[in-house]
Amino acid sequence: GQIFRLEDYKPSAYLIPGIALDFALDADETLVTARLRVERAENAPDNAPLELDGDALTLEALRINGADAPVSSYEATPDKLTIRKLPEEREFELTIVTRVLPSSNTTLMGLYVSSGVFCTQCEAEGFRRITYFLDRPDILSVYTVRMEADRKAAPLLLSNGNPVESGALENGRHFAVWHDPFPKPSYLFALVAGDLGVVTDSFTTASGREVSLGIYVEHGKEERAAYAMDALKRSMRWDEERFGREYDLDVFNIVAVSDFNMGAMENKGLNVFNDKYVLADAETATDVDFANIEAIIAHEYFHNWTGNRITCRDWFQLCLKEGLTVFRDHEFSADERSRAVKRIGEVRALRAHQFPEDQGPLAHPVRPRRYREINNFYTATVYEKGSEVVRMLRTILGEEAFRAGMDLYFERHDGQAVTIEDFLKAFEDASGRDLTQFALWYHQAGTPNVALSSRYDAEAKTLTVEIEQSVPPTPSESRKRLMHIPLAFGLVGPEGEDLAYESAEGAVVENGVIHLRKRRHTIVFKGVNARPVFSVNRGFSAPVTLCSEGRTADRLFLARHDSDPFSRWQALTTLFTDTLIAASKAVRGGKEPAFADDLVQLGLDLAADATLEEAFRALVLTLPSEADVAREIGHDIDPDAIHTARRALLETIARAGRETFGDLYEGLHDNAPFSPDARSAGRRALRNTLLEYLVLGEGTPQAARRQFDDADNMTERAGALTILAQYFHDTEDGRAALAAFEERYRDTPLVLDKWLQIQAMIPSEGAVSLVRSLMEHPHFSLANPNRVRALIGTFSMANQTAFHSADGEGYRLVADTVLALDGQNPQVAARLATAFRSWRSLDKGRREHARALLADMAGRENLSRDLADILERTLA
Ligand code: B3K
Ligand code: ZN
Repeated sequence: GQIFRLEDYKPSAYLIPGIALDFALDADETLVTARLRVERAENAPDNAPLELDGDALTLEALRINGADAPVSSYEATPDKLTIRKLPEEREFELTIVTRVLPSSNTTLMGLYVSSGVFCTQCEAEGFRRITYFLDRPDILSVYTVRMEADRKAAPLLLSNGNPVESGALENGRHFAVWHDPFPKPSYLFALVAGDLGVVTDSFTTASGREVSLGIYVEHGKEERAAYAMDALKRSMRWDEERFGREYDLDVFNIVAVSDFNMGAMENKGLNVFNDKYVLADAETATDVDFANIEAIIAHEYFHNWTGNRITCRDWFQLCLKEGLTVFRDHEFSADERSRAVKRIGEVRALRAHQFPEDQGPLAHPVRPRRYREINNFYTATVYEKGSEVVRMLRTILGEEAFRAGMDLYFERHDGQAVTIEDFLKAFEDASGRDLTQFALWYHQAGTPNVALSSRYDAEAKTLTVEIEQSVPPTPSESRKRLMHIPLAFGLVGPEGEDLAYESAEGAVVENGVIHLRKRRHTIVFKGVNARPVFSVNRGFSAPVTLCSEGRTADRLFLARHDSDPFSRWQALTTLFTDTLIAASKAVRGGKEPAFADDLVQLGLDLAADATLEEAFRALVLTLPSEADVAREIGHDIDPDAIHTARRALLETIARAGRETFGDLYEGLHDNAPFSPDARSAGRRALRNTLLEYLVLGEGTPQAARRQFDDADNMTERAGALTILAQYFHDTEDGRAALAAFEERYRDTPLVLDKWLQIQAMIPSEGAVSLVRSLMEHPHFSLANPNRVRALIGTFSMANQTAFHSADGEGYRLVADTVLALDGQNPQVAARLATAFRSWRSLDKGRREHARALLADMAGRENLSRDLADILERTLA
């Protein structure tokens, strides 16, 4: 396949300042008439051919300036339209008629039908499945869209921008016209046509402009859209207050569809959402669902400025909009909820998803330099690490200069398609700083490691800290340059207070941040009056791995006393991880794992500490996952040993905390009506966490069964069911609860996904055959990405012992599914295949099974470009 390279970027020889699209909507066969105003670019040669992108298209007609184009003047294939004879004038009009097949479109890219509703997904390269076009993000056009459809089947006709006109036609058909005055790239085009219910509201912007808001969902589900609407209005206000960004059209619409490849899409004025990220109420959604909805509604809305008004020059710049917008949605959630808890969640997710990517065969820079299939680069690195890079920028510049840089970026580039260099230049110009070394965060793949040691000299009152950075090699980047790593820190005194120091020498230290720029720094803090514990990378100021001398006493101390809550959690997590690594080793050596009393006691004390937020206390009791421990071990991994070790620690804590946990659990019960707010969610999170320990401590399912039966919300019901399924799936209680849940939610697909998910995580011998049998359940379908992710995605990510089962059957299950899916939905198939990315770090037997299956898949004929790319890089 063709490889696209950043250095090959060339501006287009033609521009398309305006396009009028006309859709004669019909599920089986839709005719699309596109009228393009084409302009030859300033420096383009007169005779440059016009090459338009297509994908699976049939050309019905081609007219140039209104006249049929002679057959000899062009060449049309399903994926390309090349026009060689063009008018002499710089400007001309092209009319292209294509035929597309919405109801047989299983890729969910371009125009397709989801539960009877026409909808589109164009990012990254789906517009070329609708009409031939310069389908690249630096071609900005003003769109006018006319749709006609059967009035009964599709009373609702939506597109980008503002509504202009609508009316009745013959034969029970009708039409609507929409116009979007903001020039936009084709990936932001969208239309929706169907029969849907709606929730409406309105928002008055800071400058007093009135915006009509609409959230469209399946009939009967309107009430479940209330929370999304509330989140939308809060997002709109927040962007005004925090970034000075106002909304710019008369309407803003969101449509929820049930078949969607990812979370949601930021089409201008018409966001299309996976209904999982719109629909929520106490009966059907967990607190995690509510939080995700809030974050994703915000994320897509924030794209209106970071992505839509200012977009990417090319797809290598994807992080320009994604990393920045993730940073913005993280800040929004931090402001709306608990900042500390939010940050811990972000770091856990980064480590779970981005670190393995960065440390394996699929590693790539935040701004990649090459790709074969751009859809494979919507990754944790581009999104999550991309956000961390923006966060570091703010840490380095400070809040004020950061905001000045953002303001300058908006002012300078509004209406343009730009690059990471343009973005960084705005911050350099606004702050007067040189960001050359910092820019390596965008260009260089791999997770940097920071090694650290410190010693206190009581007589001289100095703390000497030695820091060294290194970046491990990644595919096609064997030699790395030194990075600019901002490390927030504190010198924690005996009472937990941050100690003052008179001076610091050996590196730039400002406002509680060490700026690491060389390989090695020896920093001497002078005038330190007591022996401090050095607390470093507070708030996870840099996305690095840290290797510091393992003083357990210091970690126990920081977990109790650090003024930064993130660092407290980190200290505890490091202790848990280290003890689980040691215990796994013991198990593998045929020994009993043992755990230190003071660590267990620390966990109990923090969990019971009423001065801490409940959500934080829930995180304290959430042990590192099996995958977390595996990642830290890094090679020759035996998931069974890790599972046994972790289970032993859970039981040790459960026994030690039996009474405390019982009292805490009862005390958290509250009779108030359900509210999804962060505080209430935190209480429920803690209750669910405690419940698992209670059940383990008692060795009976009673407490979980009681919570399952009494629950008046999904968080408690699903929490109890998860525990019953994990530990009692082969008992009457486990079976009865699973059956009751299935019965209750028979007609609520999004909730039945949870039922699939919970069963996919059961770490039993029979896990593989259970999942295979669930694939036969009437609710399951390979055609729906939510179903596939709930069952197979969860199995591959959250059931370590079964996915990595020693006989290779877990790998085979996932490989079979990937192959079965590839023919209909390559994007989802390729995503699922990334489950194999860490195969080289497993033990020898598992490695062999994985390699054989990967090689077998890679050798198949007719693989999609998406899947072939992932398999090839994973095996390289
Ligand atoms: N921009 C979309 C993602 C599109 C993915 C295309 N494969 C959603 C988002 O990040 O906001
Ligand atoms: Zn995004």
